[in-house]
Amino acid sequence: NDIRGCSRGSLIVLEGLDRSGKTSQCGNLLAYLQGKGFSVEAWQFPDRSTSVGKMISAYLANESQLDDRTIHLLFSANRWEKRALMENKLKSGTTLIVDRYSYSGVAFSAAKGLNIEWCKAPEVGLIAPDVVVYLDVPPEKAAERGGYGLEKYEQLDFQGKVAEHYHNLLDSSWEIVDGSQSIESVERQLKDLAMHSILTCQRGKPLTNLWS
Ligand code: 2DT
Repeated sequence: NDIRGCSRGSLIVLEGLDRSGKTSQCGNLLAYLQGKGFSVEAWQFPDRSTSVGKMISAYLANESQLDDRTIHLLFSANRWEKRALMENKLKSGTTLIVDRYSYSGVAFSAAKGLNIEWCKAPEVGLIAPDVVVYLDVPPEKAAERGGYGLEKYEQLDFQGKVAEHYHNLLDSSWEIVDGSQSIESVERQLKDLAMHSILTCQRGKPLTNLWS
């Protein structure tokens, strides 16, 4: 009875500030789970490959100006356009490791001053993650890590506001990992959390929708 062959995959989301180590940890986790023989893919939002994603990418590169609510809804649309594929993958047994999701959507827009409930509304009905791992790194510490790039939002004062909003979104389903620890230690905790979530899904945990 191969536990890897049956039932659905797990939706594992990593969240955190810029330079929190999310992206490299997603890559490490992908390699680890693939090595164990699981069907697994790494996704990220924004998905810049779609036409909506290209509009988002131009905005982030300061090549276009968009009203705060307009860009918020584009980020959300970028998740909606992937929802059906996401559901198919999960139901066919593939685990998805996702670098940023609706929580980035709310935290970044709320940090600009938009109403939190308004920010959450377009996310309702997207697939709820099985586990959200928050890589917790203080903004000052993240900023020291080789500095920010040139994209919008990559400034210390703004990242501080984003961090506050992430903390307001935290609930009991989140796993907070101290991202200031060694890379190896963070990696070990992520592997344990991912394995636990995958096994829970294999045992029949139902898929649910946001916002729950
Ligand atoms: P990356 O640097 O991870 O590509 O993110 N963002 C992201 C939002 O404002 N709303 C969202 O819904 C998402 C997914 C976070 C690009 C930037 O876009 C922000 C950083």
